[in-house]
Amino acid sequence: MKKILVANRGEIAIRVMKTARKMGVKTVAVFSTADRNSLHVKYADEAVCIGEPPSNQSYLLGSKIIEVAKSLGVDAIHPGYGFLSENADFAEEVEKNGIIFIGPKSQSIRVMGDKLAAKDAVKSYDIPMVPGFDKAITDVATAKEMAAEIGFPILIKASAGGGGKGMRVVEKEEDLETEMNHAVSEATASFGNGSVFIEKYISSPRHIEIQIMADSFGNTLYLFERECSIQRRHQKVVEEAPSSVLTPELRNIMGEAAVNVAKSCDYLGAGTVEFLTDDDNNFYFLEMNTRLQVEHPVTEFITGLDLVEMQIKVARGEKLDIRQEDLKIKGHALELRVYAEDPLNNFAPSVGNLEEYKLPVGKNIRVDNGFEEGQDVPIYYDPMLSKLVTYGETRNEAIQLMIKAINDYKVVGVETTLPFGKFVCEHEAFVSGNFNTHFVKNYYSPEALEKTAKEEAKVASLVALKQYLEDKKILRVISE
Ligand code: MV4
Repeated sequence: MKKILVANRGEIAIRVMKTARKMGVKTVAVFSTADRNSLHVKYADEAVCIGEPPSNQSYLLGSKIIEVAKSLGVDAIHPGYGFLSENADFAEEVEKNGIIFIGPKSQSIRVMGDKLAAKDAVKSYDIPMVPGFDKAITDVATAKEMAAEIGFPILIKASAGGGGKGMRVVEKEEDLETEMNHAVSEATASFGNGSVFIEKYISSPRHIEIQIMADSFGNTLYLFERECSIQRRHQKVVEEAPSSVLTPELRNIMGEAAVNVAKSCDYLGAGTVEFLTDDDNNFYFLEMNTRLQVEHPVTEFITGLDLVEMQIKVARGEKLDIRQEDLKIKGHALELRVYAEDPLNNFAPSVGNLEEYKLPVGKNIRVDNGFEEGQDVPIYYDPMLSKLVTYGETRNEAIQLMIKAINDYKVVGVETTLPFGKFVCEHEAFVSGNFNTHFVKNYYSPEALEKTAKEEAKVASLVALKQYLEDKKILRVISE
């Protein structure tokens, strides 16, 4: 494998190219006209413009990207996350053109992309699943029968959905008809498939996911968990590894369950198995994400592994060179997604020019970044600027370093989620580890953010005053 095309943009394109370069593999970037001056274009050995700014005229043009790959003698395509990364048809077309898709086989993507097919695939492996009916329905009468059997509250999910899209909680029987109709029409509009299924609603879960890695010789490893409960509207904001609630026993059981999920679809490469956990330490399989995830750096910190390097190696047919027994968690890592969004204005995208953009540096601080000072943040794509990742021997060390690193960022020109990240890191519920997927809804408001900011300003001015008075005392002593 001499040359890799990265079918993505921003921080993840650069992240992948860094490892390719480290391994002596040449890199090709693709870009839209909105990204012609972007870092990922500058970073690559070669770069090709593939179209206009809207994703469906550039980064989603699978055939065009394959054409570029063929014309430049590319051996493999890395899709990053988002865009074409979980598009089974794209993976298949790449395979058919004799190019290596750095990811699972198209069939694994297809199975896991359909939530009911995924449940069906894992059935013979004794994986715990949320009580419910694994059957596609569209009619209200059947929904009523099922809900009566499961008991309210229930959750309606789109079979073709995922990542929380098209989900509806129903608290009581009277609301079922309306919610069913909504869910079906929403699923039809979003996925062209109105099929939904019904599960018991787990009301205050944690979202814990297991990273797995598989080679083509039947070896599958679990690289432990990431806790991703701090999210708003299914957008993760803070992630960490390991989780502060898993016991070593539960970690092994969930790890082995995740490996079995991977085996059930003949998985290859990096993947993530999502689970919900409840207060009684029950865990339930939700879905499998068949890509490298945004939050993979926290796993890299605690395992010392380079996940992209492993992806590339297994994609070119190498055996995994470590065994499960060799893997150990060391320390604790946190990730904050730094978005160009305004936490004081309902997280509205805050695009504009990065008039000032300075990143924190230091030991145990990693910033996976896609932007530079002076650049415009385009309106066309996900507004994530960078990922701030910190590491410590303990969770508390990682949290303190996160707060320090947030303070060391200098961003002028757009609003960011940095103050929100600080709010989370200073919140008692986060610090104690006692939180669930409702953290943001339960504790966050613009007022709460402004309050902590004001208190901090007050403390800062008191510290300054104290120093001033002490300095004066010294001066007085000297002058006396
Ligand atoms: C659930 C659930 C509770 N009960 N399923 C969210 C993303 C997708 N992977 C599945 N998700 C969930 N599925 C059952 N049966 C809770 C979530 C969930 C969630 C739901 C509402 C609001 C925020 C959430 C955050 C994480 C997970």
